[in-house]
Amino acid sequence: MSAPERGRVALRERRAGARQLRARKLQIATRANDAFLARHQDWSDRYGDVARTRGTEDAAYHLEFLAGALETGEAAVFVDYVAWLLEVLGSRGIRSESVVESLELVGHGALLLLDGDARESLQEMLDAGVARARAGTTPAAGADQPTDESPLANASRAFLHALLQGERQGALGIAREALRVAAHPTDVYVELFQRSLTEIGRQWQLNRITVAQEHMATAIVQFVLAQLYSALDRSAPTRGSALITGVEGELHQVGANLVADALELDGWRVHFLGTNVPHDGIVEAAAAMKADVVGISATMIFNLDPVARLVESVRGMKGAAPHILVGGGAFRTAPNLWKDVGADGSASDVRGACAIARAVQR
Ligand code: B12
Repeated sequence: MSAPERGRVALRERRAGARQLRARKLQIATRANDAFLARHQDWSDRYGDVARTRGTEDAAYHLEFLAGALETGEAAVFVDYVAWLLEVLGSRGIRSESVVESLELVGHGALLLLDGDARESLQEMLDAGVARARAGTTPAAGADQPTDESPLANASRAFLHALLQGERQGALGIAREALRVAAHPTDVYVELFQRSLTEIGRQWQLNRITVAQEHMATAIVQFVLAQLYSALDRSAPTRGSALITGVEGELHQVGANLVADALELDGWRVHFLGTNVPHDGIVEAAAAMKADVVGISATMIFNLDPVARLVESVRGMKGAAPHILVGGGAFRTAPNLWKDVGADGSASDVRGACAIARAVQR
């Protein structure tokens, strides 16, 4: 068997293993959480019913991420999740010892389901994840703020402040001014929008802001983005047609929206479908617009399976062979993942997205 063939077989096995985990997710999660609560009566005393519902939800989450990591074949993906989990739970008063225990209980149930290579791979991921949990939380790093050399550094800080204060008009004014001085609009997309939302996410993770503040910040960014869109100079499309979408189950939309707007500015005729779109509809839309490029966005690692399925459906389109690009947070930890899902390329931000779209079209 050639190396690419071996790669495809391994991916098929990993995906089958991940599907098995997902199919039994609730059962394993409920058992693991019941076993945890049986050992720790104080949790039920302290949290009442919430200990059961939230605990089961969290255990189900471990499984979603384990399944996602299994699909990627990268233990680092699960280790990343555990590091994130330690911060989310640690900042809400839950100790790393409890995380270790909960991962072990979930892992035990998951391992019983698999055999062969998939089981071995899962064991490796669990060991790496549990070792990370035993190491505990590391002190939170400082905010990912721009260095003073960046021309948009001050605007970026002011924009984040406006988002946190809920100042819609203020944020719009800052973005308009940044657009005026920026070398290119994509600089505003990355330095203001992407950077500030990443920081907002981090602050939620560390329990420094509420879910409501996070939603408000996202709503403001979407409002500002729409306002800038109508103010941008767009010439007639010269490069071809691109369809940008998120997959079924994926709720993060801003990244895909930025990519859609940036491609349009770069001379593409773009249809932006939003996210959580039924895949049949995406394929129909791609055929109707005769898409040269289909760009698929996914943030959550547990949405890799829908990405791989969508890529297969697009590849199966009759009489058309659009180039397929993928991107979003799900592809960040494992750099070769885009190849595993069958795409033609990937990029980590809008600047890269424009470059790769031009390159595949050539
Ligand atoms: C806003 C937000 C939400 C909103 C989204 C609303 C909306 N309309 O988009 C809501 C509230 C729905 C949400 C839900 C959830 N979220 Co959320 N969310 C965020 C947040 C704060 C910002 C996302 C964002 O817009 N980022 C900015 C954009 C510009 O960046 P980007 O998506 O990476 O896009 C760039 C590139 O990736 C690339 N790109 C993107 N797509 C594509 C496509 C192609 C083809 C190419 C080439 C390139 C490309 O270019 C883009 C622009 O430069 C992030 C924080 C973060 N770090 O991003 C958390 C974050 C992603 N969310 C997180 C979580 C946990 C969740 C939930 C599970 C929460 C929950 N318990 O329900 C759910 C999951 C929902 C789901 N099934 O998808 C975690 C994920 C952690 C992890 N370990 O995976 C994060 C990182 C927050 C955190 N720090 O803890 N979320």
